[in-house]
Amino acid sequence: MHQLIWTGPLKTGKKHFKNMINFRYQLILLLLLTFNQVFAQQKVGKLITGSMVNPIGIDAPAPLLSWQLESNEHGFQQTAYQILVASTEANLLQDIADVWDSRKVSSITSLDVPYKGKTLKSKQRYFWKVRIWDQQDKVSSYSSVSFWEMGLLHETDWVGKWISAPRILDWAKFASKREEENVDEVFSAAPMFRKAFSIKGNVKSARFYISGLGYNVSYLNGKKISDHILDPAFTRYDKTVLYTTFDVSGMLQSGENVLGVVLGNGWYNMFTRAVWGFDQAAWRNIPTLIAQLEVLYEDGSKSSISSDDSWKVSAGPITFNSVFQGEFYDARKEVPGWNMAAFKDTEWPYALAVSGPLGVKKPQLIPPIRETAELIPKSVTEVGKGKYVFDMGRNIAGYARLKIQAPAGTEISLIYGERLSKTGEVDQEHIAMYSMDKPFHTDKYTCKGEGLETWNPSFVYYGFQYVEVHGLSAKPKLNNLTGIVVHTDLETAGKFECSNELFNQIQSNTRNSYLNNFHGFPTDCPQREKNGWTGDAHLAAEMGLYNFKSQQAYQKWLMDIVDEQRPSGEIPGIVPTAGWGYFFGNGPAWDSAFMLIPWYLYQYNGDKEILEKLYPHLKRYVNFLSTKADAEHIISWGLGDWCPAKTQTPVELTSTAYYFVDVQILSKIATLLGKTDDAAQYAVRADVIKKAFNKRFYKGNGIYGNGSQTSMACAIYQGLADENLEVTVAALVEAVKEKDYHLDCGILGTKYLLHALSDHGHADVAYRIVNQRTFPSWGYWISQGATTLWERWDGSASRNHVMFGDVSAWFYKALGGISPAKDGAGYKKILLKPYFQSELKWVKASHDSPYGQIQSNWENKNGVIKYSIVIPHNTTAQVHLPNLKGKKIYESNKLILKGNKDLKIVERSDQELVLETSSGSYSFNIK
Ligand code: RAM
Repeated sequence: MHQLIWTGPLKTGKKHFKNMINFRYQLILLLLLTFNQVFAQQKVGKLITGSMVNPIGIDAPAPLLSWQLESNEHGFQQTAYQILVASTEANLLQDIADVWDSRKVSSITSLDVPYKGKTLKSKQRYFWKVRIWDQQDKVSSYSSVSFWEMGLLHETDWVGKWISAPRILDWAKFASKREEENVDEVFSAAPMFRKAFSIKGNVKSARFYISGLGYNVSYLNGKKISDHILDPAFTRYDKTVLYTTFDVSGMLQSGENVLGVVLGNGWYNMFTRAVWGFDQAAWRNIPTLIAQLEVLYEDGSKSSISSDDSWKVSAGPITFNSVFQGEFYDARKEVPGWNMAAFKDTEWPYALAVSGPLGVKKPQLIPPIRETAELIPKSVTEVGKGKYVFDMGRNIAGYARLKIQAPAGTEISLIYGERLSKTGEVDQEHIAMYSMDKPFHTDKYTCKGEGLETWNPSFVYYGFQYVEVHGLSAKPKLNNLTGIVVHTDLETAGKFECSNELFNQIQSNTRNSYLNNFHGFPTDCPQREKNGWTGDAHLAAEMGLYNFKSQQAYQKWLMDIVDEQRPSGEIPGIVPTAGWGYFFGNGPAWDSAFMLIPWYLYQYNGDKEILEKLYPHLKRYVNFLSTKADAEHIISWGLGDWCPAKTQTPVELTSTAYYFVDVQILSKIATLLGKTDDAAQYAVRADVIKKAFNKRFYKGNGIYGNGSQTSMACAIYQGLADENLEVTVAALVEAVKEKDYHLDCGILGTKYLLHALSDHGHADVAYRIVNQRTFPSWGYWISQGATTLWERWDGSASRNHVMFGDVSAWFYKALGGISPAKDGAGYKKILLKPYFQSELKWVKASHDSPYGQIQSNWENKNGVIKYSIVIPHNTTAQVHLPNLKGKKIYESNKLILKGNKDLKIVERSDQELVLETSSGSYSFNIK
């Protein structure tokens, strides 16, 4: 703190005057400094470890450290940083970096700086903080303290054993009979495991590590340990098994304690027979768990309670559970107090130690699946004697919660679906057709008859809007059944809104379908299949990254693909898989998920680590793909432009284009990773494919392939039409006009079309396509009552698919104008290029980039455009504004003539004014 110093004696006269001046000077200096501190608050804000805040149970040997800068001034940029890491918070607060001191590093990087200190130890918590230097070499104060905690890094850290319920147990008396099949009931009931232990002394901290397969719900002293649902996420259990770490420090009590775990079948023990053969999975086995509770006492001593054959096990009220079929619960079979200390478990058999799944244990870092909303139904209708249909108001993924009072033994069935038949009943025809075992998506609850009973299933989720209820004696009230929304709890990362209500509805439907299709991995639909279709995933990935913090979730799923990759390099159409999808459904258009999603993670999140991790696998894939090409470098393999509105596009056109894209991405990644030979070799190959593509598919006059919208849009969007760009764009516009400004594409073409148009001067045409309300269009679905996106333009199949969802990315990119610049991965350099559509009165778009929030908002009042932007610190932006004749452009009410240090003019043409801005907020007026 600056101090005022009176340098002279208290005298009058000349000297005194001099002292006075000196004093005054200091006063002004002080005021200036205070002003600076009050108004120019420059500091390090949010700290992020591997894209998480204060994570526990991680396994990265060198966690990636990032931080955001905060200031209310323009152009605050970092020129150097210093990171301190300590083993205790006390050490760190005294700047004692006993684990790592990076020292001052001259660098503008504030994203993903790899830790380079001492070797990190299992279970250890590490505290870190950072300070930075700005352009004037002024150092900031240290950030607040953040931490990360390591999980169980070595197999030897696991003291616990895998345990299961012994098969000899007479489950049959607990399990209800399956109607059509005489399948062994052992497989379908949910075992409850119990372990009593005592705590002596004062607990300082406690961690619970568990992998309970298929799914687990864990309790400590009768309380649920977490709000995770359907935990852990699905992986190929013979390759990878995820475990979760919980801080349970506050849940222990002195004296007797009890751990309780209930296991569901999930995908680990999928006995339901369906097309994809998960019942035949190599990993399939009865539910199993491994767990350990590690306690640290105030006096420094430790104890651990781990799973072994001293645990007790019993059947309970969940008599049946299958992710495809449903869950049956007999409340009369509840065992009161089973997971609390007073309960006597002497009658319960011991658990059995088993070999467990083959997969390597890894921490679950993807956000958990959670209940995220509870919907009150819109209506309940009697559709037949004793049959009532609840309408949840929108199509969701999740389940229903029943609140009911009925005599003991009353059986209530809940039948889930997203469509109604003509007579108003739940229609499952289009979603149940691939499952051989019945019932499909049905819960059964048997009442215990003790007052109000509240129940929801634990080990299933459904895609539904309607629930048909059987077994009630009278018409229920609306609040007897609520709709619980359940999905991977991805944090929001972006918001788009505009004055066109239809667009806002499309945006909302798209976000809904995206979330409805994330349950530990991206799926095609939450009802019929619940499969990790690769094509659907990559088509929705960019919109996913604009709207949500999906980075961890994709990292996890990309490693799932690695687990599925065959030695040849080949990958299946669905991931995870029990073996289905290598002979149907794959091909370059779907497999490109493996190339595109890591590439998107690099572009949108600056994630270079994923590229490094995957590189050998990606190379193997691309080399495999080359074997699928004919002598002319054409690939005819794959599904093509799936679910088209009307016109089919030749498969070889879209497949060969993806072949080009994949090879080109590999070359770019090789360049980034310094693999110059690979980079050159694949660049040459990409060029060869490009020539071959044009030779085969270019028909002259801008027409590619069969002249379908997808054909031209593909050539433009995938960067294959450079030589005929202008005519091809014109031909595409013509093809759209021919359909009266409707799209005529399947899932591939729909993604290319809007960008191909708006990136080449025809955003107005793209706008008209999106603004349609007649078939085929998003607006058509909405006019039919859609609250999600559908699988087909005519609505004939699933009503909860996300593969047509890239339109939301178009909202952000074209109308909001936000995207990472080509040379600005992770938004280090931001491109702001909004299309000020004249019918729109306003647009508000924002995105939480790794550096902080980007905002891009505009309004059009009688032809005067007001454009306001916020650029996060430590980034720059390139802003494109229309430079129309007779219009003048102002920033903060000052006419932009020459530019200044925060606002450089980099290009001025008749159409455009391109500015380069530093960080901060700007407000432009185009009059
Ligand atoms: C359907 C899926 C998915 C699609 C595949 C090819 O069964 O639902 O959307 O990618 O087919």
